Amino acid sequence: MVLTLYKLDASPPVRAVYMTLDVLGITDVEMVDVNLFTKDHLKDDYLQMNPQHTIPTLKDDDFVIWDSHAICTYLVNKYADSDALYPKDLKQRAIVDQRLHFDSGILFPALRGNVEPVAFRGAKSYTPENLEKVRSAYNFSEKFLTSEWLAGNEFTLADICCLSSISTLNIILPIDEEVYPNLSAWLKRCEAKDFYKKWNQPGLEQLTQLIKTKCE
Ligand SMILES: N[C@@H](CCC(=O)N[C@@H](CS)C(=O)NCC(=O)O)C(=O)O
Repeated sequence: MVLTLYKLDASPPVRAVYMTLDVLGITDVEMVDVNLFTKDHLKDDYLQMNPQHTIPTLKDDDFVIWDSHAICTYLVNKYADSDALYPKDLKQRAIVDQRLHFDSGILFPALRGNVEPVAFRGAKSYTPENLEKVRSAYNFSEKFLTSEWLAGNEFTLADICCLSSISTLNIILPIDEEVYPNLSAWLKRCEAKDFYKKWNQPGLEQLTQLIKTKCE
């Protein structure tokens, strides 16, 4: 196996792939930094590989795939010893898929809508409209969490992919445990995991610092 991951530690979807690799016990990965600030992702070589110019992008020998959700499900389908993270049972998988699409369609856009103006376009604060999208995303997440984990009683890719976004939204709008008790307890459960400390925390801290500097 020759895996190459095009990445930037601060990127939430990249961190979802890091955590998936760690939970799967895959360590043999060549890591290539793609600096969005110096526009590495818009250079010809990168565009030829991924015309959508996003990170993360994964190369597995000569196969290239991007979008963290597609990457994580591919990794589990190809390399996992069991289907626990991405169950083969149709209905269980459908629930995990729904959460993954929720991340793509609701959580990550809420995040990007707040972070991008500050990180790349000189904004010094978040707008009330954009913060409202975060509250709405928290409201949905709170309602999904009727069990220990986001897709039921088992820890799955739904938790990993939503975790990278929600832990980052939490620095934009701290999750109030009185308003969102399920969400706040879930986040604490995730934060206690080794894979979180090793693979989500450092990039999250980098992004927190970047946002703090940009907002000064
Ligand atoms: N849905 C995608 C989102 C990827 C994404 O938008 N990544 C950002 C960095 S966090 C990026 O590559 N931005 C540069 C660009 O879109 O040109 C995923 O889950 O991988």
